[in-house]
Amino acid sequence: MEIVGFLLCQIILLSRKNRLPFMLELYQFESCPYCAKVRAKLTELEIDYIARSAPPGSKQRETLQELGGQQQVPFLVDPEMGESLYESDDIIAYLEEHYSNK
Ligand SMILES: N[C@@H](CCC(=O)N[C@@H](CS)C(=O)NCC(=O)O)C(=O)O
Repeated sequence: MEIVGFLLCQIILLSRKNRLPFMLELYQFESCPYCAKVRAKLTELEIDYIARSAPPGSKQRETLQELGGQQQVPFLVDPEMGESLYESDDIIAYLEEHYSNK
């Protein structure tokens, strides 16, 4: 029984370390220059993230509207911190503040 608990803890710790349940999500699309800035920062900081494809007219735009109240991209969701934000410069500043040494 103890070994089961130990293994469960290891799995939970491992998944947290790899940020599986708490991965950042970026609503974006390929040709958006503001999204490209944010993707570049995520790459620079070596942050894994979920890229939600949200070109104009896509289904993800509806989700974006529901989550943030606007259809603008880029839009970052940080489930771990319970934060979400628009504006590429604000997102970049947020990433630098919270994730630059992770
Ligand atoms: N100031 C914003 C500008 C973002 C912006 O203009 N995004 C465009 C796409 S490149 C957008 O979402 N436009 C509304 C739309 O596509 O419906 C930022 O820096 O993030």
